[in-house]
Order: sequence, then C-alpha cells, then structure tokens
Amino acid sequence: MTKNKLAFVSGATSGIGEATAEILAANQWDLIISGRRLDRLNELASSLNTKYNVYVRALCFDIQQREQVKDSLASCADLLTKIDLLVNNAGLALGKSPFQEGLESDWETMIDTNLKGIIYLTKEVIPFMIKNKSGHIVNISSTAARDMYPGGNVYSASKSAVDALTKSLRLDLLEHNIKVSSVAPGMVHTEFSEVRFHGDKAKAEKVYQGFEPLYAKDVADAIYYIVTRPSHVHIGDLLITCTAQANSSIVIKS
Ligand code: NDP
Ligand code: 8X3
Repeated sequence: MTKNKLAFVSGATSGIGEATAEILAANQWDLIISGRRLDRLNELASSLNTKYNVYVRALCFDIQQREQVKDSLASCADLLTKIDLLVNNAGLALGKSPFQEGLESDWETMIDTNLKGIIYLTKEVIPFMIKNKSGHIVNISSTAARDMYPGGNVYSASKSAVDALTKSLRLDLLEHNIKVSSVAPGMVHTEFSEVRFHGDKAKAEKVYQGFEPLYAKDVADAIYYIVTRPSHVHIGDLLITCTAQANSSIVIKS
C-alpha cells in the first residue's frame, strides 16, 4: 500500500461507479471497488492498476445481502483502517409501470439495493472513519428524489429515502468530522435503462435519443470536485442534469 488516499466505490462494474473509480485512480487514489460481476471487477482493477499504478482491491458481493457485505468488508479490515471516502453508488431502477401495475419483486429489489444496501455498507465503513476522525461519504441520489414522474413510484421513494438518510448521517456524523454529501444526477447514459427495462436494449436506447444526456464521466467529475474541496469546506448536495433536462419530467428532445 502507498500513502495515497483510499476510496471505496460501490457499483464500480459500470456507469457512474466505474467512471468515478477511473477519475480517482487517475488522480492517484487507491481503491476498493465492488459489484456482483467478478469478471468486470477484475478487469477494472487490473486496468486501473496498469494505467495509473494505484492499488485496487476488488470485492465481489451482493449489496442486498447483509452477511455478504459484512464478510466482504471484514476480509479487508486492515485496508479499511485507511479509508478516506465511501461512494455509495450501487443502485438501480426496475420497471417504470404505474404503481398499480408494478411488480412486487422489482420493488423489493430496489428497496433492498438502493436503501438497505447503502445502510449495510455504510454501517461497516463508518467505524473506521470515526476512529480516524475524518472521512467523506457520498451517496448517489437522483432527480427522481427531487420531483416525481409517472412510473417513478418505488424508485423515487427509494432515492427519497437515500436523501433522508444522507441528511441524517450528516447530523449524526458531524461530531466525528465526517462529511456526508448527496449527488443527484438527472438522465445519465449508462446501463441504468437497460437494467430498468429488464434487458430490453432497444427500449433503453430510446430513453437517450433526441438530446444529449449526461455521461458517467460528467457525474464522476462532479463527485471528484466535491471530494477534493479543502477540509473546512462541505458540499452537502449537488443536483446535476444535462443542459436539455429541467427536471424529472421536462427534457427538450429534437
Ligand atoms: P449502471 O447500471 O451502469 O451501474 C449500476 C451499478 O450498481 C453496477 O456497477 C452494478 O453492479 C451495481 N449494483 C446494482 N445492484 C447491485 C447489487 N445488488 N449489489 C452490488 N452492486 C450492485 O447504472 P448507473 O451507473 O447509472 O447507476 C449508478 C447509480 O446512479 C445508481 O444508484 C442509480 O440509481 C443512480 N442514478 C443513475 C441515473 C441514470 O440516469 N443513469 C440518474 C440518477 C441516479 P453489478 O451489476 O455488477 O452488481
Ligand atoms: C435516474 C434518473 O429520471 O430515470 O435516477 O429517474 S430517472
């Protein structure tokens, strides 16, 4: 291990998490990256290590499973003593039907991933930050938490819960000198819509047609800005959309 700063990025196997891992590594941060797709984790770890000569530990676990989260974090307790940053990024939407037509299994997965997953992971990381009397937690929220749209229902509720948790953590961790921030992106062209529409790539691509959405790197840049402010500066909340998007429902498309 080096004297570099150390970040834990959940959901680093694609999209915003992968781009965040990349920008941190490019700026000489060591990393712990997580997700369920081991092949992608290993590929990313090896590529970041080769490109930037930083230390990268890959942890493969399902964030919905509390015991998996505990065991995985316990496996790198030594490393976690140096933790500076936790980016709670892993998350997903499943379905976009009106509530009355939604699938219970989709609802359970969104709540278990977007809310309970953050809770499980944060609980395991916080003791190390408290001991160090420093640290920063960045939770990835969404415009879906700020204004609702038809079909957003349980996804919006899960991200609204993330916002509430972010504000609460800020209050509880203030005395321990731990920063807690929220980043709320609008539409970002990642695997998000493909996951949301259960693998229907054509339907997913239509979401991003007729305008230029955000790219994962745009959000990663914003996260990097927040986590590199001087120690006396705290950015609590950052809303970021593409220029064509005003809120959850209004996007100018050609
Ligand atoms: P992607 O689908 O590209 O990435 C999602 C990441 O989350 C993947 O790395 C995935 O890894 C991980 N993940 C999902 N479920 C689990 C799980 N059960 N256990 C562990 N990891 C999991 O989407 P985005 O990059 O767009 O999404 C990242 C975050 O940004 C999410 O929280 C999303 O809600 C939020 N967001 C996205 C927006 C968008 O328009 N794209 C806008 C606003 C917010 P794996 O599959 O390997 O487990
Ligand atoms: C993802 C953005 O508009 O699909 O959080 O809910 S949206």
